Amino acid sequence: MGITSAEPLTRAGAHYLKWLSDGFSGEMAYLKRAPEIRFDPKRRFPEAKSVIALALNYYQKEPEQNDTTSPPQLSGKVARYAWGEDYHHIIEKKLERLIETITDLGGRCWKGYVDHGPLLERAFAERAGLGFIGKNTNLITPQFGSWVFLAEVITDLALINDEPATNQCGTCRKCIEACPTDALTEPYRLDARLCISYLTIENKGPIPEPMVNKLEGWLFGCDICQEVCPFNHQAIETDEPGFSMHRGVGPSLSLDELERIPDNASFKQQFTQSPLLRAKRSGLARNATALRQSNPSKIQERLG
Ligand code: B12
Ligand code: SF4
Ligand code: SF4
Repeated sequence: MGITSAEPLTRAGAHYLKWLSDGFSGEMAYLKRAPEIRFDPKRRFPEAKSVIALALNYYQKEPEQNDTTSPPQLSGKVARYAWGEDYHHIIEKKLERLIETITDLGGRCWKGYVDHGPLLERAFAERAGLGFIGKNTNLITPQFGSWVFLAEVITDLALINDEPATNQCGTCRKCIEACPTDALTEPYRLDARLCISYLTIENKGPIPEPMVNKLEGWLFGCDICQEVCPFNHQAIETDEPGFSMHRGVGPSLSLDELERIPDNASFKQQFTQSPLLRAKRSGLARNATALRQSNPSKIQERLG
């Protein structure tokens, strides 16, 4: 947890407006609606004084691959944040408890935010000292690397602010070099239209032809720029049971099984607790088709 004031973020705000005007947000229209409130929460809540920024570790190791008896199946990779139950539900419950406690202490809180709220979560977290924003644009904490979800509570309590975190990337460029689609067009700037995470989750249209061979086996989301980051190599396992891969889809999904789901109602029933619900059945089917079309040598590698 870290605390910062509810005053506007000037530098991150300017960067955000430029990012939008450069078209980097693609079809995510919601990001363009009243953009100023994302870096200036007092426009919405004039009495706000402090932003309580929170991070929750979701890291868990890849399972051991010791099952050699089952026949090889073509599967797609799932980003780590989506292996278990949907984090929105889990964190919203925790936020409610925190808000109750603050209210009992005499503070007023507005709704807690996790992901969906109109707030530049990473930039507020950085100013609240939770961690620094890396060249891959992720918020990197000292304890858990970037394998954390972010959330915030905005309150009218004038709390003591933490010191902002300072950047520690130095000369490293591993994330920029590893990104298969060159979505990190320069340090700290991501063109979402090129990002596998956007293409496989948020994007409503087809996956553009030149991107199909660059998916690197990802069916939902992408973790490459986090996996290569040196700050992520000593990550600690999460102690939140809901994030466990045993409570959700885990690290990969069989394309055959996915394509066998007969209709939207069955899909919804199967994925109701999972972040994969967001891509809908049609989005995951599109991704599965793209993976089948992608570079055959890569498919062979994964089957091997
Ligand atoms: C839209 C969105 C996306 C888009 C765009 C991502 C992006 N980098 O902009 C897409 C769909 C691609 C995406 C992907 C992912 N996302 Co997302 N996403 C969001 C969302 C809803 C808004 C982010 C946003 O406003 N982006 C616009 C850019 C411009 O802003 P920003 O990156 O947040 O912050 C910038 C400014 O602060 C600025 N800045 C500040 N100071 C300075 C200084 C300088 C010099 C410069 C140049 C810039 C600068 O730099 C930041 C980086 O560009 C947030 C939730 C939220 N409400 O904030 C989650 C969120 C950022 N996503 C999250 C996650 C987990 C992911 C994925 C890891 C999921 C996955 N595995 O597939 C990937 C990571 C890809 C990546 N490298 O960023 C987490 C990030 C946690 C963390 N540790 O950082 C968030 C915070 C959700 C949450 N509540 O936990 N996401
Ligand atoms: S999530 Fe994947 S595609 Fe997006 S910037 Fe990171 S490495 Fe590139
Ligand atoms: S890989 Fe290197 S440059 Fe990229 S975020 Fe991590 S430390 Fe920074």
